Amino acid sequence: MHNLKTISRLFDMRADFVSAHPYGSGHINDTYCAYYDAAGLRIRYIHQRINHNVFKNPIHLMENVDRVTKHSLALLLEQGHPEAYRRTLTCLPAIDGKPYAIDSEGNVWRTYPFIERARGYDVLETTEQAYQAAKAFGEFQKLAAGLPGERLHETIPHFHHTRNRFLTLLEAIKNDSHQRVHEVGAEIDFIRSREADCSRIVDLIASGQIPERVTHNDTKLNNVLLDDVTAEGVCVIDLDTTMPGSALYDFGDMVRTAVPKLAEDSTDLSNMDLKMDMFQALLNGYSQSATFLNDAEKSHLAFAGKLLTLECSIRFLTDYLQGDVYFKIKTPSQNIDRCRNQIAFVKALERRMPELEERSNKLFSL
Ligand code: ADP
Ligand code: GN1
Ligand code: MG
Repeated sequence: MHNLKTISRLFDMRADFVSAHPYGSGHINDTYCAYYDAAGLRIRYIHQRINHNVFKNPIHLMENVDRVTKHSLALLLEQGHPEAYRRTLTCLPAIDGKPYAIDSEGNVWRTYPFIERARGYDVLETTEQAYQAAKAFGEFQKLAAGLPGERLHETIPHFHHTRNRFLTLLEAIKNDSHQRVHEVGAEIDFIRSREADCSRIVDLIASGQIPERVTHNDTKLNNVLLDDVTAEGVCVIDLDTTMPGSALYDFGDMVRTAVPKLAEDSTDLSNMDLKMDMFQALLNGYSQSATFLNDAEKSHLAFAGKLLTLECSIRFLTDYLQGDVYFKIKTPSQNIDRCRNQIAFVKALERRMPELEERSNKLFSL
């Protein structure tokens, strides 16, 4: 735990620090919820240390976040939205006016007002939540498409280049730096047998059939906060990977996280299956806002769900073989457990791919 009182002094808080505690279930950054006293009123902020092992250039990352959030707020204010400051993240300035602050150890921190009366779900409870989440991510893509100025920085180059992810796994297998390859033969065999899938979207992007768009790239369902009362998608968060990408990666990651019967950290995989009604709700919600998709994108939505899940299985396995250097873990086997969970979900998606594609094609009139 960092000294949050010291960190709070780096920002223009205009309120007195009371207390802070670790918050949320993200795998990457160090997130804290902090209470402040503002002239007798108790208010909350989020302080986050950016993981600079994962994001090699946190300043570039914050330039992106600052641009996207300012653009979003300007549009909301222009529309006269009554809840403009709850509908987008906003960076609270540091004492030097920058949207981030650097502590004495070189860590880069940012502060966001806490979005109240809304939350992100690791496991969705209703199809209405899936509908609203997908609609909100589609709206976010639309908003990002109108971002003026230069191309955003690539905060993690080739983030969803699944073929590269596959090659990195082969490298990790070859190096076997933690002598773990012998434990994971079945997982390696499974992933190798799906090698051709890894190139499918990247090849369509390279040939121009699928366009580059500004996308979120981490549309895990807990990265959109849903209103506690109405379930409406209130605010898309975790903007660290908002950068050029493909709409398919965003839809695919929604499928990966909203459609499985079991959560990503579940290890009892005998019951792994998919929730078809959740898939349908994602399609319904996404099609409401993502009105810009071309036919090549529309016809790969179901496949994207499988691809993003396969990609995650590759990434978890690679991290396990490299000694758990990327994703946060709570138990020594967590990365390989997550890999097995993702493989089980890939299998479930494959079993029902014809129906998934039929539903998607029907909705998009293909
Ligand atoms: P990570 O990259 O580690 O996933 P996130 O930016 O997603 O970090 O933040 C972790 C969690 O903190 C989120 O899942 C969410 O629950 C919570 N969170 C982040 N920002 C806010 C905010 N402005 N208001 C309320 N909760 C937030
Ligand atoms: C990470 O940051 P978080 O927990 O929302 C990861 C995603 C993975 C996800 C797997 C920057 O997401 O790419 O899909 O874990 N984020 C980054 O749960 O690598
Ligand atoms: Mg997150």
